[in-house]
Amino acid sequence: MSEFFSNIPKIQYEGKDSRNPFAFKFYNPDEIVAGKPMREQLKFAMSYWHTMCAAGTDMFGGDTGCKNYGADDPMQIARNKAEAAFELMDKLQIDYFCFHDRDIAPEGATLAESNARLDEITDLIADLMKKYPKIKLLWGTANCFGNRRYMHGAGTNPSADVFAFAAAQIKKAMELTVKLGGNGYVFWGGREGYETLLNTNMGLELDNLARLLRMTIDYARSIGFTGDFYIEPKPKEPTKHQYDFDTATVVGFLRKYGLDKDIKMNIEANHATLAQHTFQHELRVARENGVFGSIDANQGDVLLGWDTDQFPTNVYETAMCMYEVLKAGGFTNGGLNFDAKTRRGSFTPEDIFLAYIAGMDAFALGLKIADKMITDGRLDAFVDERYASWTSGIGADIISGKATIEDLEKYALEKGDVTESVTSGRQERLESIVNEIMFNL
Ligand code: XUL
Ligand code: CO
Repeated sequence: MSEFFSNIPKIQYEGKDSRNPFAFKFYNPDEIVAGKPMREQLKFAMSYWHTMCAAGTDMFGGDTGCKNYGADDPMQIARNKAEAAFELMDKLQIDYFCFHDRDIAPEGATLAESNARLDEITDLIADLMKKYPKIKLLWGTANCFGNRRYMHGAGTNPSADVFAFAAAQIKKAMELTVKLGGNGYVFWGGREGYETLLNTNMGLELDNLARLLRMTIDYARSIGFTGDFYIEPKPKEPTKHQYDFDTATVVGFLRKYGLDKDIKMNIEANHATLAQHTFQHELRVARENGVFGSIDANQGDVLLGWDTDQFPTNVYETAMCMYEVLKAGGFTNGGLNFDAKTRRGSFTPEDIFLAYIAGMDAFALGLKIADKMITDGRLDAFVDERYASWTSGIGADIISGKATIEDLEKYALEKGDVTESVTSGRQERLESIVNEIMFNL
């Protein structure tokens, strides 16, 4: 077996004073933070599609890098890619990976040929998982958006034939996820949306999407899948309007179709900002609705309105993210998947390692800050105090259902005015507490 990244050493923790670019400055996998080793709190995953496949192509030009791993034949590229993926994860101390079916093996001329190719490559991946026993599958998924047949969607395609083909493709991806012991399965609505309502039967499309999800879940459970299902919300791109717009929209959809007990959220930072929300907002909505599951860790560019999928380096954002994760009780089956790619100009294999180190260190810092935000106690104490009127008196009577609207009228008439009960939100003070914590780690 050849080494694909022979000039890159195994990345180790060297501490904040290290100037070695190929070392972690903050991510110390076995250090205990908030009661668990960092590797268990953060559960980093490699995204196969960006890391092993994408080579820089954009709307204006082709590849700037090369992801052929020394081969020419597409299946040999796929085999080498799998070996390279495990070498990369091992060197970066990444314990999980995520893949679409078409990332790991090229699509064949027929569904049967595609499936046979997937069988071969997943046999190889299963062997590699034995060789590297720390590395596990965080989640699998099916690419039901790239092929021409999916130009009008998969589960929401006007053609029942395309719906059937997508179902068959997802069935296979689900079987492979089970074969590799996956902890989760993701549905990102690739082209499940519309370009114009003039040609769209929205009601039928949404009913069909729910039908596809229900079929997949029932089948997966019947073949022994015990992991979590996730929908990954995104508001637009590739379609003008994606049905899984944001977490709140998806929660409404799941409740309408009775799927809310079966599916959680995979929240992606750049999708949140595309929906004009903060990353933290999406995580909070998921947590409050009991559907927080997993995370696609990346960041967008505030000046660009599309999904740039940059490696996350903004420590304020990673801190707010990990604050929500810790408040949700940490990850169970989910984790932090780097759905991120190096910039087109960062085209060397070294850049990929440097980008992962940057992202992992940013999340290690975020975790430590988030833990301190909680243990420091001042933020929680402020929120408790702000809502204290609900713990006794009229507030407690409203919550218990004892107070009627007539009682509230009587109460208000007696008071005459309640402006004196209003207190400051203290936003600036709270933001400065976060800064104090960040710079006193
Ligand atoms: C696309 C995206 C996908 C999903 C998996 O924006 O995020 O890569 O994460 O299909
Ligand atoms: Co994603």
